[in-house]
Amino acid sequence: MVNQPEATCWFHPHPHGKTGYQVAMGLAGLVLIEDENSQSLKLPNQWGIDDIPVILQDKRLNSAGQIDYQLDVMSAAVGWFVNTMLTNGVVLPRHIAPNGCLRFLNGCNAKSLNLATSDGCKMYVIASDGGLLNEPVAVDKLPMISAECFEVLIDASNGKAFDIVTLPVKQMAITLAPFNQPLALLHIEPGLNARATFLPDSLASIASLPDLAGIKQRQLHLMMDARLDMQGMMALRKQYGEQALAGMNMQGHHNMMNSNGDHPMHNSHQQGKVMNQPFDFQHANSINGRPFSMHELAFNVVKGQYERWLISGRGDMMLHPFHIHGTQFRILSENGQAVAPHRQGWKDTVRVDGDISEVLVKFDHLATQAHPYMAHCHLLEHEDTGMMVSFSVI
Ligand SMILES: [Cu+2]
Repeated sequence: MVNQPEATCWFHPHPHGKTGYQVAMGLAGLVLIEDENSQSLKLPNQWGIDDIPVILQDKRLNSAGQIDYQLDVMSAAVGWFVNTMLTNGVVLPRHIAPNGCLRFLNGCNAKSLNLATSDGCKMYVIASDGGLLNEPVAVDKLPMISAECFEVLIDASNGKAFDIVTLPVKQMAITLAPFNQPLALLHIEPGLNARATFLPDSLASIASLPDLAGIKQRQLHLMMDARLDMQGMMALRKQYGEQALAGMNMQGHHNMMNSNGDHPMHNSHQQGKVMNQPFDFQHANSINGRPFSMHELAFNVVKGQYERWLISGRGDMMLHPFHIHGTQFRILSENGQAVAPHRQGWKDTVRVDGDISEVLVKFDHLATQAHPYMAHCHLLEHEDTGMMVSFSVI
């Protein structure tokens, strides 16, 4: 039974250690949930005509035209990054639409996007991961970390064709071509039937945040294995040059790793020695120092009680799109900053990028020890290498 409000959701398999591979090979899709409220709003609802799925994924193809996926030192550190963007499985498709709702999914294994329109016309975000916002929010740019969904209305009533593009982002390895300049993802031709976008004044009524005093806090520190992190960045620089590091300084990175006490390497002799040892990939990255265990829960949560989760990415320079199963949460702060209005609704993924993000969670369904929920970095190569916890709801 589906028990949640209107939302654009996505699904993919979750076999530990193979999630990145299976998503890369194409096992992912959308689930659309409607409710009485969404049906009464007169939003565009003709599937494929003015209600359009836009699944954005990046792929690397080998010389035989097959998807070329590797979980190695480099991808385990910075994620599987590639040079071809597909929109609904096609390079730069063309869509003729009178106007409509675009249901964007960033289905990339690792890559973050920054969507914009080529002609600068505004986008109106109407829903985030977990459903409709209180009201449409106008944006010029729409950053999307991996696993995020946004529903967007675009005013194309002038009838002119335009592209949805992704602008350059500051993320390790994602600064390389073709992502070093605006890249067109979807060409839209409003055509002769262009009409003004209908924007409802209000969409949903999301309750204001409760009083946060006294709410239980839980800390989750997302941690890269120091050796993997450094070796992955060195491999990246060797293969692609300095520009792949997105302006980040490896020496500073190394010092930071040593100074915060999280990472064990303290001298170059030790570093040189361990650098050559093979990795146990499934247990390299961790949360609170513990790589994911199939057999041990990290904690229990009490059903129906609010918790404030402090999710830290301090100690490395990687972007971690953090995802929690079994709930939709509210972002209290993201990477130490207040969040934009279109990120204040129901979310299941939050940006963690070198600092602390706080979310307010509540779980309304039981999860047993045998069938626990998971919370993990949704950069799939971090998840597959251990940056995940399981927990029960009791
Ligand atoms: Cu991560």
